This record gives sequence, C-alpha cells and structure tokens, in this order.
Amino acid sequence: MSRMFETWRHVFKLDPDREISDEALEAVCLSGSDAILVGGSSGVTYENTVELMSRIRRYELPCALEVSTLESIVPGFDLYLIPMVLNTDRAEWIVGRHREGIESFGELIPWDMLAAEGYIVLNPDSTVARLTGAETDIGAPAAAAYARMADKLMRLPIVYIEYSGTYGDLDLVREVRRATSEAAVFYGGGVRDYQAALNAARAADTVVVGNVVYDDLPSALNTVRGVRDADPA
Ligand code: 1GP
Repeated sequence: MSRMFETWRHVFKLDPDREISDEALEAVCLSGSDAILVGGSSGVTYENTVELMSRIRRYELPCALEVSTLESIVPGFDLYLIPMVLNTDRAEWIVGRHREGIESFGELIPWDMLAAEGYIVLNPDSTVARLTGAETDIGAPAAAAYARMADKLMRLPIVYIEYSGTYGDLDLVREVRRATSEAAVFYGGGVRDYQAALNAARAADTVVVGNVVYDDLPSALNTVRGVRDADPA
C-alpha cells in the first residue's frame, strides 16, 4: 500500500462532473497544495475522469483518484483511494461494491497503489449521505469509536471525516484524531477561507477543500496559506 498521503496537509478535491477553466486549474495546481484528489458523488464517468486527469497531469503535484464507481477507474493516477463508509448499515458501501470490483479486476489490481479510507459521513444534507444511507446523527464518542475501529481493527490507513458542503464540528475531529494512532485523519467539508482552513488543519492531519474552488477561486487559494500557517515555521 502506498502511504504517499502521509505528507499531505492540504488537498484540493476536483469533481470530474464540474467545469473548471484552464486558468483556474493552473492556479489550483500551482497553489502550493500537496495533491489533487479527483472524485465526486454523482455524474463521474470514465470519460470525464480521463479528461480531468490528463489536464492535471500537465503539473507536477501528485494526483489521486477517489474511486466512486467501477466504471470510472482510470489508469494513470499516482494513487487510488478506496472509500469504505463506516456509518451506514448498507453493506454495499462498506464491502459490497469492493467485492464486485475485486471480482471483476482480480489480478489487475495494483495493490501497492491503493489505500482505503474509512469514511464517517456527517452532513445529512450531502449527496454522499443520501446515496450511502449514512447515519449522520452520531456524536463525537460514536465517531471516535468508528475511527478506533478503522484504525485498530480494520487497520485502514485513513479515517475521513466527511462534512461535504458544511463546516463541521472540529471538537469531534479532534476527538477522532486522539482516538487514532496509525491512521491519518482527513477532514473535508465547508473549508471556504483562510481561517476555516487554519482551524481545520489544527484538528486534522489533512484538509480537503472542494466546492469553494468552483464558487470563489481566490478564497480557495487562500486555504492553502491557512493550512500552512497552522504549522510552526
Ligand atoms: C468533499 O470533503 C470534500 O468530499 C470537501 O468538501 O466540497 O464542502 O469543501 P467541500
């Protein structure tokens, strides 16, 4: 398994189903962010994933695919992140689709380029929560228990606190981080400016910034500085 994500403090998540101009993409890729994560909860196809990957490939930073459907797995990324939703009772999102993928691709899977993410989905209004039937109404103790399970029992290398679309409870994120020892804690959701990024970076190992790229690019670029400023010089 690749552990290249362990050095990532700031990541931009780009959605293949959304338009981004060449100028905006260049600004994002030259922003000083540590990596680009390609992924989305709906409308992701092989074609739009190839297209976005090849545009990002003009730049030097690492580029990872967060696999959401079997049809959109494109070769050529540096890393493949495999989400497993922990707080759902729908097994297809924990192990079901994964089993199908392993059955279909079998020997072709480059295991050393994969890393699993234990997702804890916490915004009930997000597409990912609706899609996966996530039980979002859980408190910090339950989230920390999921994280500990991911870290200690399942040995997942990443725990991903997903508030997609809304800024989350950073006390919960801190509690999750305290509960894990090996896994990296990713935080994503509603990081839209410098201060939100700085605070999230103090709570999590890696901060994922998505939507604001499409709504307010200058503010999105400031999140890189926010995350940098969270660390002592
Ligand atoms: C989404 O966690 C990411 O998967 C980032 O969330 O789009 O709210 O920044 P936002």
